[in-house]
Amino acid sequence: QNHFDVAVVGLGALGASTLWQLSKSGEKILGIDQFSPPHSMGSSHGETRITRLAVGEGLDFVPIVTRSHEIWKEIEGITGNKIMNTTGGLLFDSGGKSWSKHGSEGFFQRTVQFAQKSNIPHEVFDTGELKKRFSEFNLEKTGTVYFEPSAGFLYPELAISTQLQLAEQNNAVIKTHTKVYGLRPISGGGVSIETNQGIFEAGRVVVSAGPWIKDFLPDFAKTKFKICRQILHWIPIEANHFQKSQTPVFMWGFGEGAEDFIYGFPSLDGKSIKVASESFVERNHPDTVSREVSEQEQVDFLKTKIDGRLNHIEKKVLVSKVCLYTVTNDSYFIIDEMPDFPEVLIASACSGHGFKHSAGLGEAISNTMFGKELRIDLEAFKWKIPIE
Ligand code: PYC
Repeated sequence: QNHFDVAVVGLGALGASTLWQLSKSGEKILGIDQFSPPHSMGSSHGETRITRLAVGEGLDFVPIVTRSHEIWKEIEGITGNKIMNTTGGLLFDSGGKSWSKHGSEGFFQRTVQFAQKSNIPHEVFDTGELKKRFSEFNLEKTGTVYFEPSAGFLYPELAISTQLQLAEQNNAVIKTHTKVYGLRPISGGGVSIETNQGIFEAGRVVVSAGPWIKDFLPDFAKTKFKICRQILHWIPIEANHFQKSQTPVFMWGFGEGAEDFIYGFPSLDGKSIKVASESFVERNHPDTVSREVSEQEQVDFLKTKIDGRLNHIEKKVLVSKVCLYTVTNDSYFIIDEMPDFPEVLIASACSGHGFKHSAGLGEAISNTMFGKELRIDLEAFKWKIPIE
């Protein structure tokens, strides 16, 4: 009863999609989470996540997000739950030195290049054209705009709960409020999973534990990952602006630093929008990161990131939430065997841009578990040995 073919530890974006894909096999599948997903302790909450096809983080990601869009639509077809909203996506480059995302320069130029290379419909235009079409944004005269009509946003909590329900319908077992203390090889094969709810056994284990990933790694591999605290803000808007039917999701690089960046969404409630920046300051363990946001942090955000950039807003913050990134140096993911423990697959470090890829990655991880042919290539996400 406590023995499974495959177990998934951590049921956020990647864990939930992997669990559903695994459950289609008819094998005995177990999903474990220390909270009750979808929850707000990890990296997969906060109402919305951007999705875009020309992924400036690397050409390796384009087939993954493309496949993910197909799967989101498949899930919508099966369940009637609307997970993806195609609003279009705007990417602004303020001009001057080319801006970086995740610390890697030339993000805007790469996005345009990848769109051209992959035949992704897009437009590039100037600030004058932006003003005519989207009056919400106050881009500098020196700025350039990339517009991708097929971009938009996902509802992360709904995507997770829907995939978990689909997995349960396929007889996957889900254990919530179950903290994994450790994974040990069983002599003769398989993995013993020690938890606060007892011991489970599985032939193989996928660890998609997000910011808790380091708890499962040997010391020499821990340094590959940085845990970073992020703050999401909701700010009030004027009536009839930033509406879903008219305003795309947006990303804006305005300087050379990785944190000279904002991104945001059209309004879900007609009264406010979610806007955020990114932080790459390393934090300690996710259990000790503050989940409170101070008034000073809100004031600083408005002053240093928002002031002068957005029109038709009120300059105050209604509410803020904390979420966590697990980041690698090059913002690539790690999807590979645990060093010296091949029954365990590490699936982590979404580096702040993973949700949009999670559906395609879950399918690929599931196929890996069953030795099936992959539709997308995971080679780029292997550990670089020696592990840097
Ligand atoms: O993946 O598009 C993205 C994104 C924008 C800001 C954080 N992640």
